[in-house]
Amino acid sequence: MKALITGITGQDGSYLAEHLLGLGYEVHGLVRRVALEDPTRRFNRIEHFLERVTLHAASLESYPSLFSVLTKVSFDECYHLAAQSFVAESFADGFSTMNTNINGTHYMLAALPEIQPQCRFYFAGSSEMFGKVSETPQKENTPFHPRSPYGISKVAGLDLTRNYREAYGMFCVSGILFNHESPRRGFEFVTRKITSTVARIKLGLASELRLGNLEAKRDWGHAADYVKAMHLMLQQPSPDDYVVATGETHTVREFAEAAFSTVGLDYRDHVKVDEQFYRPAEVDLLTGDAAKARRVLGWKQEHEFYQLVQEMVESDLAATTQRNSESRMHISSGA
Ligand code: NDP
Ligand code: GDR
Repeated sequence: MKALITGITGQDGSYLAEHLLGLGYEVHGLVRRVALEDPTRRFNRIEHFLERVTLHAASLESYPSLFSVLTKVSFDECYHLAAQSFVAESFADGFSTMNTNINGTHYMLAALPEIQPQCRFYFAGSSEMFGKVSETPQKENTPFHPRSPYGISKVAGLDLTRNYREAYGMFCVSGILFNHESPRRGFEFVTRKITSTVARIKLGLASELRLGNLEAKRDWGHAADYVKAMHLMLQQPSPDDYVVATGETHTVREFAEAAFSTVGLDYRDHVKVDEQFYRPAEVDLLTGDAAKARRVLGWKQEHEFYQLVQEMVESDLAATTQRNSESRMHISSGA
C-alpha cells in the first residue's frame, strides 16, 4: 500500500507516518521546498524515520506543484493534513488561512478524479467547525457554527470533500477530530505552551506563564491515538465522516493546574492572565461523542487526560534540561 501524507512534518503527520510504516506501507510525504532546504530545523518531528519515507516538494498554494506530485506515483490513500492550523493566527491573517486551507484542499481534490480516481482521500476536519455549539456532546450531525476564519475554512473543506464523494463517487472522508496533543505539539498551542513553560519554570529559566482565557473547555486526547482513527476511516467498505474525541472536557485552568502539579508547583503562583491571548470570538466548550467511531471503526483511545499531561511535561523537562546543559557546555568551552 502506498500513502501520501500532506503535512507530514506536523504533529499528526509524524505520528501517522510512523503508524503507516508500522503497518508496512510505503509512505510519501508532501513538504514545502523551504523545508527541504532547512532539514535540521524543519524535520525535527520526522528525522528519526526520514530514511524510510519519500518526500516530495510542493505547496498547497500551487495547483501545478500538487498535480505534479500526484502524477509521479500511484497512491492508494491520501491523508490531507497540511493546513494553517493555528486558530489565533487565522484572526490575524484570515485571507492566507482561507487560501491555504480551502484552495489547498480543493486543489488536492480536483487533481484526484482525473489522475488517481482509485485513491482514497482523508480530510482533516476539526471540532472548531462546531464553534458556538448548539448541543453537547457534539456528534456528526450537530450543526456547524464556526467562530474563526480557521473554523470557516474547515467547514468549507468538509463540504468540498463531501461534494467530491457525491459528485464523482470517490472515496473521500472527513474526520471531525477534537483537540489532540502530544510532546510533538507546536509550541504556540495552549497545552504545549503550558508544558514547555512549566519545564522552564521548574528549571529556574522562567518565572511566569502568560495565558488568555483560562475557562475555555476542550476535549483533549492524544495524537498517537487519533491518527489510528484516520487510517481506520479509509479501510471501511464505504466512505463516511466520523467524530473522534474522548468525551471528557477540561478547562485550560485545569490543564495548567495538572501540569504544574506534576512537578510539585502551584499554577496560581505562576500563571498570569494576559488580554493579548484572548480571541475576538471564542469557542467556549467542546466535548465530542465518538460513539460512531467506536462502533463502526472499532476505534478506542489508549491514553487518558492526566497521562497525556504528565507525558508532555516530562518530555519538555527532559528536552529543556538537555538544551540547558548543552548551552552551558558551549559557554564553558568558549565556543
Ligand atoms: P501542525 O500545525 O502540527 O502541522 C501542519 C502541517 O501543515 C505542517 O506539516 C506544515 O508544514 C503543513 N503546511 C502548512 N501550510 C502549508 C502549505 N502552505 N503548504 C504545504 N504544507 C503546509 O498541525 P497538526 O498536525 O496538529 O494537525 C494536522 C491537521 O489536522 C491540520 O489540518 C489541522 O488543522 C487538523 N486538526 C488538528 C487538530 C489537533 O488538535 N491537532 C484537531 C483537528 C484538526 P511546515 O512544517 O512546513 O509548516
Ligand atoms: P484550539 O487550540 O484553538 O482549540 O485549536 P489552542 O491550544 O490554540 O487553544 C485552546 C484554548 O486555549 C485558550 N487559550 C490559549 N490558547 C493559546 N494558543 N495560547 C494561550 O496563551 C491561551 N490561553 C488560553 C484558547 O483561547 C482556546 O480556547 C486546536 C488546533 O490544533 C486546531 O488546528 C484544531 O482544529 C483544534 O484544536 C481542534
